[in-house]
Amino acid sequence: MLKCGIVGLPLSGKSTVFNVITRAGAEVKPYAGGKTEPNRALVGVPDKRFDKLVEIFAPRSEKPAEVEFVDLAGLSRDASKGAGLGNSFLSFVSESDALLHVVRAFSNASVPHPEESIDPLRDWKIVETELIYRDLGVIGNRLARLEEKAAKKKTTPAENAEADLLHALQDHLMDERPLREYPLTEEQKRLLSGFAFLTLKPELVVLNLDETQTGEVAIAAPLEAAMKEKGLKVVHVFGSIEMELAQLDPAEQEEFMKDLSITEPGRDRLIHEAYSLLGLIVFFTSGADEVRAWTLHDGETAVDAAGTIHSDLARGFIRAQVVAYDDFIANGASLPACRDKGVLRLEGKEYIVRDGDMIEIRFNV
Ligand SMILES: Nc1nc2c(ncn2[C@@H]2O[C@H](COP(=O)(O)OP(=O)(O)OP(=O)(O)O)[C@@H](O)[C@H]2O)c(=O)[nH]1
Ligand SMILES: [Mg+2]
Repeated sequence: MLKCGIVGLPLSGKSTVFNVITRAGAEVKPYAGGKTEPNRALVGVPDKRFDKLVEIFAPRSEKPAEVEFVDLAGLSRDASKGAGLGNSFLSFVSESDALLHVVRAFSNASVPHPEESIDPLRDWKIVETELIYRDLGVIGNRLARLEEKAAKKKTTPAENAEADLLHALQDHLMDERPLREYPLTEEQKRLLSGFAFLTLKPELVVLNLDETQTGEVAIAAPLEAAMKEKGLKVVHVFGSIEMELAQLDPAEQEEFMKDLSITEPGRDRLIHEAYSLLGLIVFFTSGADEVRAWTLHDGETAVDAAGTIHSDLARGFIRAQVVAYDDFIANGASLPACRDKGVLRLEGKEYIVRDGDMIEIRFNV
């Protein structure tokens, strides 16, 4: 299950953004502290193609692709040294596949700012620095263990290579640079995956604006420029207002969005951005029993798709019957018509699945 962790300073609007995405109604309050258990919710990925397939097949059950969002308590300055919830908080973050980093741009006089002024770039850096320190701590522990072994002349060549790499990463982090800016080979990435480094996780910056404040876009300009340089995407949300929006029924939502000139609800936007951030694609299985959307990483194959559905399907894989959703619709939602046109194909194990493929696995176990 894909997991997105929401991080940010205290009172930046993390729970508000969580509610925008999940409609879960988590507690939102103008003072920090208190609750330490994270809020969690599973969210179906909004997808018009999925909705259309459900309409066509009228299946007995339907299951959209899902993402879990986890809303954590605020990350304080010095968390990596144990301040606030400290390291227990940071271990929640390490479970996440991706980070949504909420940065406050709204100025709300009744909500104190932990740093006492609105400065999005400064805030982003405070949190980034904590993530960097956490990764340094993890590296320090591992190096200490490897050095103990080395002193007893018990390290393997692979461990010596690991120590060299960790020393290089340590230098890089000491320059206050995140690991995502270090050029790693695929093999090194595999080697490091067990460490769950926080600064290696894909990150989406969520700038939380208040639509009544006109000066905010200027306040956020330095953050926008810095993120552009780093290649991190910034998504704008009107936290408070979009949280209200998420609670309205669809007709009222349309009206409301028009008034605010929002084209896609914050919820859909954030989920889609998280998806593309992670390089994820969707494929469908469909029939009278069930219509279901499944998630794969871009570049994965037909046999990976089979394994996502069930390990038996991967083991006994023979062929995948594939048609692109767009071709299916263009041919009157008829599989025989798709076959006649040659757009319904049989593919082998190595076939690279494309976003929107409708797949049926032929297998034998
Ligand atoms: N005006 C305005 N207020 C906001 C906005 N987003 C959040 N707030 C207010 O800011 C306060 C904190 O919001 P939360 O979503 O609870 O913030 P948080 O980051 O989850 O806070 P902690 O979990 O305590 O760290 C609440 O009183 C919200 O109503 C916004 O876009 N505009
Ligand atoms: Mg909160």
